[in-house]
Amino acid sequence: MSTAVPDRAESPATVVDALIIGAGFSGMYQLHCLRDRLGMSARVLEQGDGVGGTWYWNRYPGARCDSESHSYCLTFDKDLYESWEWSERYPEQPEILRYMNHVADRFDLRRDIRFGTRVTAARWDARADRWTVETADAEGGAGERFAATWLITAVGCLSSANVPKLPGLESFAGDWYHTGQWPHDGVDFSGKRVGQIGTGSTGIQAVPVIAETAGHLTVFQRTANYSIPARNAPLTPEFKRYIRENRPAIRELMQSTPNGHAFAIADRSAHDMTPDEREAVYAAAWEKGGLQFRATFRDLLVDKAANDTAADFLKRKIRETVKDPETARLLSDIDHPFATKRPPIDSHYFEAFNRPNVSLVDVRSDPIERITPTGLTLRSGAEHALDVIVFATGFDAMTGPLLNIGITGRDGLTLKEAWREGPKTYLGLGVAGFPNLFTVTGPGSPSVLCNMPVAIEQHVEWITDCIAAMREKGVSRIEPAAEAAEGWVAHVNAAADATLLPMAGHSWYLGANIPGKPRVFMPYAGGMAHYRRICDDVAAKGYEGFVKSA
Ligand code: N01
Repeated sequence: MSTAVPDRAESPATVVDALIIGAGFSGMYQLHCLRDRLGMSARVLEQGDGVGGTWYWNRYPGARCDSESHSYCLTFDKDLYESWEWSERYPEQPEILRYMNHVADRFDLRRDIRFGTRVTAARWDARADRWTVETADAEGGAGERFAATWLITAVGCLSSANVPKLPGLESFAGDWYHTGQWPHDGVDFSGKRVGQIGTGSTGIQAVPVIAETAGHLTVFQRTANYSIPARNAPLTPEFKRYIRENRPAIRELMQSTPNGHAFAIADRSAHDMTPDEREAVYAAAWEKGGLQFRATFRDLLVDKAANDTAADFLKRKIRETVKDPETARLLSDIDHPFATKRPPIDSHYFEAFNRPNVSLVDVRSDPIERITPTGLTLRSGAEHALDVIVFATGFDAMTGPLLNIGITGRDGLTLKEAWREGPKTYLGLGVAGFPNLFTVTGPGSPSVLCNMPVAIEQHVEWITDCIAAMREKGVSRIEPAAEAAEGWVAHVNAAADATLLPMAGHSWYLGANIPGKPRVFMPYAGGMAHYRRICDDVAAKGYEGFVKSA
């Protein structure tokens, strides 16, 4: 039960035990755990009009999941896990959104979710040992105020859209869209001159679908990218049966692999084989498709020479697929080792460049100078006339969604100030100076290097157990000790440095896609299974590294 009591400010605040920000996988499961397992009063505050998080906002053409459907789901509830049947190997956005709504219905979550509610500020009130939270309503006016003992951010890692600050955008006479804020009723590209900026996972999914209807699609590429065919297809009756009969084993596998997927990384080095044998392994993985390509050898992400063998294979495949030699050269001129940026998987991306209505423009050598009323101009003066611009330009990842909330912790310390030199968390789950705040998939957690639902289930369950333990012991405040957070940051850096990942110097993993953002490797690269053991150990030792007070 929540109560409305007078607060220090003018309007009364709705007081609950816990506030959760965001109604994606994390927020929904966190609500279920706190409300239905611990019997707490809890609210989810969600900016959108529906559940789904990433899958509510990302409705761009071709949007589908890069994790295989049978591993992209919540597994904590046997009936939920066993009752949902996916239709395709890689489900499309509408199907995933249906699944998210099914979760909300099944656990009757909507009654405790405030939709159309954007959190504008969260402040720690040391006198009352609780958070006060301000919101804005859908029209941007002052919304309901809340107070809660526990604040849990479930805002996702990739939810703060990055539209590059290109001069002249406001003068553009056509329409422009960011893929992460796509109109719900879709966009009609028929006969239009479309310019797409960005060739990351999103852009690579969008190109072949936009090309089907656009009059002409011009793809502006700054960094060429590897991509592996998804080989998406409807699930066969045999595969569906395999899933039905093996769910516990599949779950166990997902929880034991470093990346949370339902496939193991082969325990062999790329150097253990002759070039012909290795070629056969890569050719088979290419035919099979999907992120498993990364799992062909255990040393692809730690040994540059091993990585080169995969990179060479993939670049060769691009040159074999794309007919125009100059386009093929630009698409295969990749400047970073394979999988040091998140590797996309695609449905006929490279093939799309063989269509007469698709062309590629290299904006590395000739950057976009400005947007004009009729299109865009490059530094060389070359002009491109466009009716529609699609920004597939990514996100202010991991820290962006948290810093946008306006969080102020103990002694007036803002999160922006605490993270001026880069994010500092303990386990990716808590921040020194911010009592009773938990950050699901925060910076310093495996999150984006893992199949997300697997990471999310672990985080939410750990947070739930921690809150339950604190309530049982009568602890009213818990926060990471500063030295524990420093130690974790050093461990996160060491884990990244043990891999080739930092070699992609311009990746969003490092914050390098956002001008002025500190260059810090943000996700934890030590593997999900190892991370799980560390978190379990911290809990077993009475939440070691946290400062607790009654
Ligand atoms: O974003 P990105 P994304 N001028 O940052 C380019 C997840 N995801 O939305 O590389 C010109 O990867 C930029 O160029 P560069 C997945 O984790 C998951 O594609 O910075 N170009 C790059 O090409 C993924 O990694 C799924 O040189 C500019 C592109 O825009 C993450 O989301 C599906 C530019 C941005 O690529 C983000 O992927 C899709 C400029 N000013 C995504 N600014 C599923 O599994 C940026 N770019 C469902």
